[in-house]
Amino acid sequence: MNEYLIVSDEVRDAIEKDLPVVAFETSILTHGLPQPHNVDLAKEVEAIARSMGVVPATTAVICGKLRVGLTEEEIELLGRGQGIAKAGYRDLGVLLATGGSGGTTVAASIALAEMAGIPVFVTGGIGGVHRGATSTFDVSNDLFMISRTDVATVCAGMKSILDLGLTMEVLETLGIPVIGYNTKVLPGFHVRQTPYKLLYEVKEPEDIAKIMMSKWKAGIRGGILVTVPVPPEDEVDPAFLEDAISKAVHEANEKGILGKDVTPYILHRLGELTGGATLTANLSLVRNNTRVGCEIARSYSSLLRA
Ligand code: PSU
Ligand code: MN
Repeated sequence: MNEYLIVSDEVRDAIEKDLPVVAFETSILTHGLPQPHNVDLAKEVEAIARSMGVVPATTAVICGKLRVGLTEEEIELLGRGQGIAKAGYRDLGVLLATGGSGGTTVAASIALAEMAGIPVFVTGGIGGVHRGATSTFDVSNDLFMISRTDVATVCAGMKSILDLGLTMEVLETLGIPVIGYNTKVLPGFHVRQTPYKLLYEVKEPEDIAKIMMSKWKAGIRGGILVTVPVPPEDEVDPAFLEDAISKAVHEANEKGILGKDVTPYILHRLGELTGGATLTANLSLVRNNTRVGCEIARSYSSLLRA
């Protein structure tokens, strides 16, 4: 550890004993979801983890420290506070030097998870290659960080606002295995299915834990992407969704929104354009991913302690 990394006692104790721990991000809390859903969800996923015997390790940057394992008060502060940054990997050093605070993106969260020694991370949908990236070059740092961090990321696919085909190509380039959890095709975040066939379908959490264990024991570096379809009852109608995404992406372009503001803007507009349907799906899929992530963490912990 180092002077900038603070891992809570509960999380550190669990890691030392090889007990199951799951890491969570906070950019969804600070920039991804509207209040009060954001704070409620962050607390709820921690409660789900605890009910499954898993220690939640929510990550963030608070007052110039990298934090793994937050208190409820800190979650509320991040979710309601002003002047909280969207903290990607590139932002971490600056936030540490200036005493800043930020909600960690997938990229930054898995970096913190790896530093702390947590092998499983849960999010909603990862960032990826944006529509129009052939001219904008807008490719999320999430992909690069997943490729070089020894952490399994559990998600519902990449965010549906992205170009999924291009994202699949970059995942291949970066050597990231994409595993379908009880699905043969890539899930599409707000929708259960996309046309993209996956190379690997895994039905049991134990089998994902075995892949993680084998890969890392062999010295093969980098992450694993586990993709879990949104529960059927909360899926958004695909045609309706596609229409709303086209509108939201078009608006973002018209308004000249760039860089780290693109994803929060489009997600917010999508919620409005679908009358809240994408919000319902987003909350549901994060809860569901949490359950799957906790099962994987329990299996991995059993393998470690065997
Ligand atoms: N998934 C969600 N909501 C979010 C995000 C993902 O359901 O807000 C966040 C994640 O933290 C992800 C980030 O890392 O958006 C990607 O942003 P960008 O496209 O700027 O890399
Ligand atoms: Mn981007």
